Amino acid sequence: MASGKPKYYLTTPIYYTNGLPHIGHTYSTIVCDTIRRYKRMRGFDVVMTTGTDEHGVNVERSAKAAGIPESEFVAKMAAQWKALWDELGVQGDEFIRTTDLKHAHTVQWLFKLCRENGYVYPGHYTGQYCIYDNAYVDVKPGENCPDCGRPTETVTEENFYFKLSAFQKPLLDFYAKHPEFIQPQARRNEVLSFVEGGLRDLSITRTSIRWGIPVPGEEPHVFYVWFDALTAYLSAVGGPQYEKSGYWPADLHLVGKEIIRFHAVYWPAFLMAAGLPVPKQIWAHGWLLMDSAKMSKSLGNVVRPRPIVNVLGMDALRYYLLRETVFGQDGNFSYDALVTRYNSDLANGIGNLASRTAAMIEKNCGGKIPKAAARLPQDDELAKIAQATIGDVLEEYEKLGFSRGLEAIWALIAATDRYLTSEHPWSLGETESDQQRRTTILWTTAEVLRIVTVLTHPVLPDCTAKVWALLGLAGQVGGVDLDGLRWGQLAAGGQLGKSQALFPRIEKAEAIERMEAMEKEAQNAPSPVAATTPAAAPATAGAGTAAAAAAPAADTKIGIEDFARVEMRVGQIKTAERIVGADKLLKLTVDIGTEIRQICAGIAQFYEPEKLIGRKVAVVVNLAPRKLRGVESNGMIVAASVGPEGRPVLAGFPDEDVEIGARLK
Ligand code: ME8
Repeated sequence: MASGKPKYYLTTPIYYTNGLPHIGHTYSTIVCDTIRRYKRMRGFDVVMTTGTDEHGVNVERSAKAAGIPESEFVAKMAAQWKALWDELGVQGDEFIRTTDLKHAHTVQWLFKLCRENGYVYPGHYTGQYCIYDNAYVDVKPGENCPDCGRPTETVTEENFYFKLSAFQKPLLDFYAKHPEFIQPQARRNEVLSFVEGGLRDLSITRTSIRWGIPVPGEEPHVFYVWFDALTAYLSAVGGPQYEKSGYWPADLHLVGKEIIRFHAVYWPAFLMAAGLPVPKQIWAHGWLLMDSAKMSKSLGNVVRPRPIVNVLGMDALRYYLLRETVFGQDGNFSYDALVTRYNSDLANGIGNLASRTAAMIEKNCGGKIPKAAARLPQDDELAKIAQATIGDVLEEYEKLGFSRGLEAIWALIAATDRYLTSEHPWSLGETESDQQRRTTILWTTAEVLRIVTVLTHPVLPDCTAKVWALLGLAGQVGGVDLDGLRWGQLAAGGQLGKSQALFPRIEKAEAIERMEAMEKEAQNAPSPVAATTPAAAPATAGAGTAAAAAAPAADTKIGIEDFARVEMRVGQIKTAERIVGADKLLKLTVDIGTEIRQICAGIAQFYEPEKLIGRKVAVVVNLAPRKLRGVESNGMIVAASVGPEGRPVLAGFPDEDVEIGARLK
């Protein structure tokens, strides 16, 4: 570990392992990696932590569905997350898994400190619990989760409480003393009014869950998700020995806005209760939206990073995410905007500047960086813009204003393009003064390119490493000291390196088609744990894919209690209609006895909607709702899958006119 440098510790959230990363997770992680690279270039000794949140009932259920032990399930998932971050150039220094032993020790130690200090007591709790969000929610029994809209469960259990109510005043005092603690301002206001409204004590253990870190001496209690997950930030940098590492308190926890409360209220309260230092800043960024809704696993409207990386490269995704979204605000994802940015900013912008500069120096100066011999006011003008850009960009980066920082760099690229057009070095002749003028223009352009390369490195690590080598510069671009970056440091005489393709222009429609096809393939692929557990094909389309993902391995027998968890009932189709833009789906309303449900079924190619009205069908009624082609589907119609093409044939009740709502057992 480098000595003498100030330490800087930043974190991404610790992601759940019951799914794989989409570009929402990728966004948080790439922003963090960009800050990490930036801080390092400003002379900090940086540690960045990312990792996986591997406990809880969701994992218990997913592992069971996959027919493998939880430990095997989470190990496979964590490996996938880690591999993806590697592909995206994310250099996480610490990958913490909440199943790591050192993490268990830290959680148990933190609990002990809180308990010894009188902030933990035993009690009972009954409430509506959303297993998808891993949180109790403030709704009545039978009501759905207000956040994700899925059914809640009534849970009563013995657990340990954390006296969060005792921290209302200490937290408010702390926020007042550290106005920079919660960013941005809008989120700070939200947290302040939440805390001002009063804090309820918090249940921090469970007896209903097996898959968790045990509370020593209090088994079967295990720690509940937030006490466990938040502590990972501390486990990653020494846990009980945090003082030795010197990285605690964290400088920055970067999170999505939906988990600000856990970070800005619970986490400092846990630490205060234990007598430990509180992190310096929590930054809550906005959401990536897809068709105006938050991109999320539960809504099924996700875009994965790999197809984008495969078609456009990792730098293109990094650039798009940081440029297109103003940090702190929500941003909309679209393939169209992504490819437009790629072509206009990367291929035509930095890529073109690098290749034309290198080509001109090759042609006119024998591949050696020329001298600036005959300076004119327009050269000084560009130098002034470049020097000012350095200051502007650093100021923006410091505030995490990456989109504005990049905007300033691209304004410099545009100014350089204009400069080249007006100075047109290619049309100068061979007289001595023309040659001097040309070498001055080429040096000036190469110097701009060097500065652009250094400034964009935190965002575009791959491309900038190539341009650095192309300019024949020593060392690594990531090792450049940003505070020492000035106009005029490019030495003449250096030999250019080999030219490498940076961002070849790409035809938009074709690129989008390729990415969408790969995305579709990824969505249809078996679950990542399926190597040992092939999932059965869905009985029908419609909501069937969720059931298929949860299907046990063909050679794994299930107990009757597993079957009993699937609640199937007789339903009667009330209405049926086609869905515009989804030629396989029908939108049905189905009476299941207790309510009328909207269900999408993948039978449109085989059943006429009008002929279905009044028909009695078997319905899986306790399947989590999901959106199919933007339409909510709350249940699944059961059908046999016939023939090699899997033609759906609806299950029916020909012998008797069965009662609507009767359960299938
Ligand atoms: O909440 N746009 O994990 P998680 C932007 N394990 N960012 C998004 C996003 C979107 N559409 N979707 C997800 C958890 N994210 C807990 C955290 S921390 C101690 C425990 C990002 O897998 C964003 O950073 O649900 C969000 O906070 C995080 O992923 C949630 O990841």
